[in-house]
Amino acid sequence: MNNHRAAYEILAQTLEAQAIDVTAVKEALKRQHIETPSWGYANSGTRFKAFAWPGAATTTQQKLDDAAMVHKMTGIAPSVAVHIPWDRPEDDDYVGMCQYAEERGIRIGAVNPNVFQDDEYRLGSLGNPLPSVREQALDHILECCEIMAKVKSNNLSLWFADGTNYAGQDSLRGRKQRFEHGLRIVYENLPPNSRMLIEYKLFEPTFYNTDLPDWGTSYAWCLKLGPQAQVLVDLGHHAQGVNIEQIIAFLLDEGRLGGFHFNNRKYADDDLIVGSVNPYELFLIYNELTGGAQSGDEPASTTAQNVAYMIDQCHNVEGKLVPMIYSVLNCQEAYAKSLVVPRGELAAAQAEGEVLEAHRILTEAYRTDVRPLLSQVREEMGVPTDPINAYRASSYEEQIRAERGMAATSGGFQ
Ligand code: RM4
Ligand code: MN
Ligand code: MN
Repeated sequence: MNNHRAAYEILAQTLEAQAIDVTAVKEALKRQHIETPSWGYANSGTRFKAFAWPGAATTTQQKLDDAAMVHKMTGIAPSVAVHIPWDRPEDDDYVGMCQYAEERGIRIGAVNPNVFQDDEYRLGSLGNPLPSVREQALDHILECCEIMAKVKSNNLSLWFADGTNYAGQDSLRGRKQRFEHGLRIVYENLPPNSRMLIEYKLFEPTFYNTDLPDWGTSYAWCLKLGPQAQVLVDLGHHAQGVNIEQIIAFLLDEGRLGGFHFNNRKYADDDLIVGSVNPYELFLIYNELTGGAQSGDEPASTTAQNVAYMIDQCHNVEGKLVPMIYSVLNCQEAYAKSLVVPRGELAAAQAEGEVLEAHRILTEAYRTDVRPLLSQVREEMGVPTDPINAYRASSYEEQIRAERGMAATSGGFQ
């Protein structure tokens, strides 16, 4: 207990000497919110195999229990995204589901329609050549708009698996036009004061074309639809080497960055623990978000403050809650490092064209060991200073193993 204090005092002095307001940094960290995904608590995996994890959640109530536990350990994960129909309550009582979450100290966040799992969606959803399937997809998304009111959510998060596998399989322009028609109807049916977040993905599950392949396409749709439509960036949905922080900067400056799906990847949509492969990239992304929020420029500043920060992960071999806690903490650490960037000094070096001095200032912040600061923040928030160890020391994992047992999994080739 309190063994971070001496290191914290030294760090605070060092930061204050660089004119960084440590109290303001701590306040910002206390206000941070990272939404966890209900599906990250269930068994999931690759197309080859989904390995079962003892105690993995199978019901929505269990997923909400797990999300509440992650919030209890970290203090900064107060909401959980739901995926419909994966999280459809057996009795269809969405109001009850919302109350269940609230009783556990969390709330329901983004509502994610699922228009990729039913057999009918073999050739896509809103882009499907068959009008009846397009209508089915649209009905489901509109039902999700109604669910949003019941669970008090104001984010409709849209991801489409649509695309084709073979050149010539369908008309690319035709698919675009069908999408435009469907998205417009969704937009018109959004609940008041809500927004739709349009996620893009380079490829998978289709491999010749994806109907919403990149941020530019999402952005173009958002511009056509209106101000309630914003882009959602998932860190695993780009080509290798793409500069994601530049996408963030552009979308913030245009007021069209709406949501984030944090995860990490080495190759494609790997959905690994946030920051586990490339923590420097995560820092650079947070640096744009924090820089935008602190800039006072509009719409960048307000947009950055309204981004829905969410995790979108899929755990196959690493357990469920521990990797989720790690992801939340890694977002917290990257955010903290972005908060200790001396922005005035950096701007001055940039204005002078001091290439390596500007780079040095930024990377010094990245190299700062902010862990004592985070322990201090957690202590002040009344959450465990070491959430991972606190989780392991709790009996939660043993308890859910005993109560829930091992669920059968799906996945694989038969
Ligand atoms: C997709 C995408 C979506 C998520 C599904 C489960 O790759 O990232 O956001 O809802 O996976
Ligand atoms: Mn995603
Ligand atoms: Mn994904």
